[in-house]
Amino acid sequence: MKSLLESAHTHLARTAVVSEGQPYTYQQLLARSANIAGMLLDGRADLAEARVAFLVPPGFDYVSILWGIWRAGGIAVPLCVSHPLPAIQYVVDDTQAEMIIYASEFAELLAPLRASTAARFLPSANFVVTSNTLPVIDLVHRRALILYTSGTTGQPKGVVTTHQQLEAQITSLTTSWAWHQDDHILNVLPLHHVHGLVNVLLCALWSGACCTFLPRFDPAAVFAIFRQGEVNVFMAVPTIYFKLIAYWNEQPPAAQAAISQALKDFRLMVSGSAALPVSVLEKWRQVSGHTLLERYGMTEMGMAISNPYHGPRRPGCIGLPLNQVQVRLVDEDGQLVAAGMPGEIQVLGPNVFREYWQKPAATAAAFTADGWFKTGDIAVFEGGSYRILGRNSVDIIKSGGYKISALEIEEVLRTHPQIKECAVVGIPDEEWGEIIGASLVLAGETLDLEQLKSWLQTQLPPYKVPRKYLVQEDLPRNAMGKVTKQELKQLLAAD
Ligand code: MCA
Ligand code: AMP
Repeated sequence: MKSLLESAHTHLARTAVVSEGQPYTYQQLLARSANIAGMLLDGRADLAEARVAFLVPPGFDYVSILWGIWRAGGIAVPLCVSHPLPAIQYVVDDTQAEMIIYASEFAELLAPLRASTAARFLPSANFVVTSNTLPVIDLVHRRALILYTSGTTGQPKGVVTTHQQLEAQITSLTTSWAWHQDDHILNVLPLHHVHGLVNVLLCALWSGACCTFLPRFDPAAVFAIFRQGEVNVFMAVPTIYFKLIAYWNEQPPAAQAAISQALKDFRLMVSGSAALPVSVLEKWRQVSGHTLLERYGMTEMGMAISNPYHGPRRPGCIGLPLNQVQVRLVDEDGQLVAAGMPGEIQVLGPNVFREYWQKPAATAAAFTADGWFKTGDIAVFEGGSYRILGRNSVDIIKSGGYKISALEIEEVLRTHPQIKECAVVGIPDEEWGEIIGASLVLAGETLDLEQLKSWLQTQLPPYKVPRKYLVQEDLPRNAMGKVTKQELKQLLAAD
């Protein structure tokens, strides 16, 4: 945080953020975040790691609140703007949030929470000018952020990073990818995940660069901004590149040429959060003239492995460890694999998270005895580059760049009165990476699928709602009675 502030002080007059077409300078960001910090402190000397959850759309307010929480000594807990109440309540309860800051459009959604939580509710529009001496924060130890991620256990876990770990995640990228104060990035990603928050927003602010927000991804709006010729850096998940290509394909030749011309002048275009299909990389090369820089990361560690900024980028590969990050591949016995053999990616470095929030057993289980973080991703090292082969769990699904736990969805499905049993899997899909499929065994005679989907939307974020359904007499099982998810994947894919 200190360095983010120091950097901001050296760029006072430059534009930090553009939201809703309105530019805001670093000076404005410093002033507003100090104000918010003062209000959050409300006479206290230091929030001392109090959790402050905030439900605010991407934009200047979001950034000011994030910085305000940090400057007051709190832990920032960004809430997802597309989550239904149960998902929001889970995060608020799990973090024992002391305050919830919300934009006015979420007042109604949050209303039922007021009865069940002791948290203070602060409308973001009502921040008043206050003055307070802001605390001096110990950046090495102070927790800064909790982001929720799905795992192989049912409910999402809060990933805690300190200011120092965030700084390592940021500087590893700003140095490896040559970030510069003249850069201008368009942010179309959600801000409750590392990709949109750290790689895009915080790297830009650290560099004195400019981040323009587009609150919702929309291909026409993205290309319209690109054609203005100011944005020169872009980062997105493969699904977004797929959708941009599809939109470009539908345009008349003159519009295609104008878009492609604008894209040629970009400094950097990155893809990550899920495997980039080689077909998408190649089509984007035709559209933009750029070979996408594919990199690999995880909420628990920020980015770890990346294709080079300078030098050839290998399609289908993720490259080499980033600055400050060490990587090794190990087998099931924890031994280093022989050259060319597959193994689990394990990571060591200042970028790796501190803990799962109040889950010491899960935290301990995520690390080896010698302190390496176990990612659960399987890769090989070949031809001078790492290549991801898959994950060590069939219960983790990646769809649209979101990490989704099959078990979490199954738990929700099982609470539905008309469902006796269920199993959820990811089905390979070029656009989404995977789409979620569910096999259902009914408790009664029939089930209205549309009603089920509507009900699921009240329980789960939109991206966790299954898209494909199969009603079965019984789930496929092996001799031990365990559901054979690989078989189910094939059944759903063929269906
Ligand atoms: C939406 N739809 C889907 C899915 N999501 N269909 C199948 N699978 C899905 N997952 C359908 C909707 O039902 C709708 O259909 C249509 O697609 C458009 O929905 P909408 O919500 O408008 O989608 P979108 O706005 O176009 O969203 C697509 C998106 C979004 C922009 C790609 O998924 C997204 O922002 N993904 C980024 C996630 C991210 O940032 N992950 C990073 C995690 P209909 O029209 O029929 O109703 S951090 C991380 O992973 C690590 C650290 C890393 O390495 O980065
Ligand atoms: P998350 O938990 O949302 O942070 O997602 C992290 C996971 O996304 C990793 O463990 C990988 O499985 C996956 N991932 C991220 N980048 C890539 C990539 N370039 N290729 C394949 N998988 C990726």
